[in-house]
Amino acid sequence: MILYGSTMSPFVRKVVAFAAEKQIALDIKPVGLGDPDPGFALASPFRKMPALDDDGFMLADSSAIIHYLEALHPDPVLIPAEAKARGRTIWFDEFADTILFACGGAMFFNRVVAPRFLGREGDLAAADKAERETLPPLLDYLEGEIPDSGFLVDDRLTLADLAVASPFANLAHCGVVPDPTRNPKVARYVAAILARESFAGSIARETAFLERAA
Ligand SMILES: N[C@@H](CCC(=O)N[C@@H](CS)C(=O)NCC(=O)O)C(=O)O
Repeated sequence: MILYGSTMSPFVRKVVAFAAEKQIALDIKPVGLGDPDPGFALASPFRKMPALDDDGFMLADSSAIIHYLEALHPDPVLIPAEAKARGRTIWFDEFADTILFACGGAMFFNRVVAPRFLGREGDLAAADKAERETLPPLLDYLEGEIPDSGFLVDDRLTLADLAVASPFANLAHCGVVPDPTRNPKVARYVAAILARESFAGSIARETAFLERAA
């Protein structure tokens, strides 16, 4: 099963972690933004990562790929069947892919991607504004949602946790971590989920890559 993309993308990192939690082996082809790789172009009609090629079956979009993997390998269940738990899980996946990603992306793109990989200055004012104004209400929202179990849904690991934690690795790559004084639950939660084996390998490789590109 080939997965096209770089785990520097929170969408790709989420799929890699999801597959790892299910012990599904992925052959990761590390394409970059706008990559001309013909296999990638076939699997992702709009050249967005991640994209999957499962023996000729092509699928783009992290959430579509995750639902496909869940149906193929239901054990362990990472998308609950019970109606409310499933609804909450999909909400957190969507929250992470849209609201959290947009906020984290403003920091990661302008502070890391533009200067280190595109050879141009990022919009640092936009990054600072996202950190100062957009991020705090999102962290406060999560602070009120994280149960004592340390898992967002059903008191066990689900897609909700993998989706929500993933963009925090990008924040960490630009030196932004939740403040344990203002958001103690979020700080503990993010550290615990990103320390799982399913994330740790990707994040260590990303950190080494970013250090080489510095
Ligand atoms: N909804 C998509 C979003 C994928 C996405 O936007 N990926 C970004 C990288 S973080 C990308 O490939 N951007 C390239 C482009 O927009 O041309 C998903 O969940 O996979």
